Amino acid sequence: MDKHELAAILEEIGTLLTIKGENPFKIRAYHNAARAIESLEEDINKIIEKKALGEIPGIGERLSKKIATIVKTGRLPYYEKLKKSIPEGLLELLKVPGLGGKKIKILYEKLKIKTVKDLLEACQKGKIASLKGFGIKTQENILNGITKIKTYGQRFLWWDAQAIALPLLEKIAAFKDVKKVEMAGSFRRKLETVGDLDILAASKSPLKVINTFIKQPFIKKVISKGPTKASVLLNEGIQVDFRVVSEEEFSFGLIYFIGSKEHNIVIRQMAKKLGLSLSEYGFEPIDHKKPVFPKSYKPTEDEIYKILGLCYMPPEIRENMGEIEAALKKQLPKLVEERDIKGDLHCHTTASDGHSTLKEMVLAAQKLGWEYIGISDHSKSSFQAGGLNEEQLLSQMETIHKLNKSKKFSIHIFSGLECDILKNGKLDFPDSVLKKLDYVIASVHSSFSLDEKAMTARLIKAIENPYTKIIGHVTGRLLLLRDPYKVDLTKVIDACIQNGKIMELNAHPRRLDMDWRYWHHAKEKGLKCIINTDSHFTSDLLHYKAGVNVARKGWLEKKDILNTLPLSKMQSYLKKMG
Ligand code: DGT
Ligand code: CA
Ligand code: CA
Ligand code: ZN
Repeated sequence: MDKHELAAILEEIGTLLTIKGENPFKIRAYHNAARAIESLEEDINKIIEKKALGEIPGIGERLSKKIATIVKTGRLPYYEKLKKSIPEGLLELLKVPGLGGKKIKILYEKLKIKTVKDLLEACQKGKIASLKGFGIKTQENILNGITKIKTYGQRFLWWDAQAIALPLLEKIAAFKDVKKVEMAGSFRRKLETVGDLDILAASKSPLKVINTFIKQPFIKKVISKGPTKASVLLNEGIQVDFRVVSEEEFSFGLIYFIGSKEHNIVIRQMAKKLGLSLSEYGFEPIDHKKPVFPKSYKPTEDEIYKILGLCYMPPEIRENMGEIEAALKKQLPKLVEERDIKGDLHCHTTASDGHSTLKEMVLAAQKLGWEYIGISDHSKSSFQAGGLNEEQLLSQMETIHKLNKSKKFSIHIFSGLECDILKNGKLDFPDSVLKKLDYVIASVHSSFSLDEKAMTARLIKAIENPYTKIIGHVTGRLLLLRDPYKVDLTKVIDACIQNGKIMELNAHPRRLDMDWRYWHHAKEKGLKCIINTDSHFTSDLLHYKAGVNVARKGWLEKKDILNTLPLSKMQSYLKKMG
């Protein structure tokens, strides 16, 4: 046994004692001993032979005996007994990054949380956030931690992958022999979750680039390696498929590796009809006669698509969901862009479960260059999220009116509400209250397990309420964590269109709800979209970018999205809705 293994056992004993609520001095002794062992320079076996364990500062007589037993036999009955005395699920909780003995003890005692499953449910119900000393940020960290243990080796949220991918791309771009490098795969297509990161580089010396790449400290393990490609596991647990091609091949490589596979299959067939075989390396004549293009031919992606009779399609829509037909007819949409967004109508504040104050939120929105922000805290039935009662809501409205009048901020503040849709489809406040607000977002936050018919009827009833203007996160899904509840989306979409209501595209990277796959068809039927961040922190406002990503995947244009309207038009739109 080496010193690291030994230190880990001592550390764990300390944590287990914490969970059990043992004497803090005893606990500290184990943690200190672990640290002392880690910093030893002499071999631990030699120290034990010399019976010199007791000379190490922080290691007393009793601990010395235990350490000697572990090192000599590889076991410690005391440690094994201790582990047995704690429910197995609690030990599992230790694997959640950010959860230590102290927190686990509180969770067990206050919320009876014994397993990762219990923990997940408590997070989803907002119970962790309301525990003293925890709060919403801790709850969010715990949720992220749970997905990390659950999805290790599986899929990642696009947003999380971005934080890893972009610095990585910069590092590769700085390699000596790299001429160009770009992200490809589902990451480049801005899919809501990604299985791995596909990266394509151009170089005159691919092997040199591969050899530099696999030696980087950000790599945990090399899975496979060849002269032009390598697959590796990053320290963060995500896989990278890295390819290096020549500059002449680069655009062909991009088209292939950006994909999707379904898109690629169709364009290959189109090439075939022209007598060409299209691959990641270039065009080849199928009949093996003379090459169609000279060897030095270096077309752009755009030119390759032109040869096929198509035009450039943004990566986000390359899913073989109508883009090829539209490109043939030169009827591609002009997709919405980040800079088109003029404000946000779904923001929480410290009045309910947000972590930034109203003024902080407004200031942050102003800094983004927006023209307006809408405050939409929770309503009273969402008690776990600190929902507002009538009095609190009216007082917030008053504050907002005063702030607008004072001209303290250059942006306008709308006074709204994220109102619970009760189990029977009614809203959480009477009309007399709702009518005073600039707008109401109606959302489901409870009774997720209704059957499809009941849930659909519940949502439609809320849509028909004259004071509902927006439907919030329509399926309630939490990507990689919670499936959408059962609902007939087609009926809900139709009800929104008939009643002139707006469908939210919730931009939280874990929601991205309504799913992009529904938008193209729905907008053609006349559904209006609003990209809302559902912010609980000022920094969450940046999630609007994730919303724009999937809006683009859903073929949405500026004109389909309400919060691309400048302030005066937004005001009149909301007024006109009644
Ligand atoms: P992911 O990783 O599951 O989120 O999704 P992708 O689309 O990134 O899939 P991945 O990593 O397996 O492959 C990267 C790209 O390579 C994909 O976007 C298109 C291309 N590709 C992969 N497999 C095939 C295939 O069988 N045929 C063709 N034509 N292209 C493929
Ligand atoms: Ca991929
Ligand atoms: Ca891949
Ligand atoms: Zn909500």
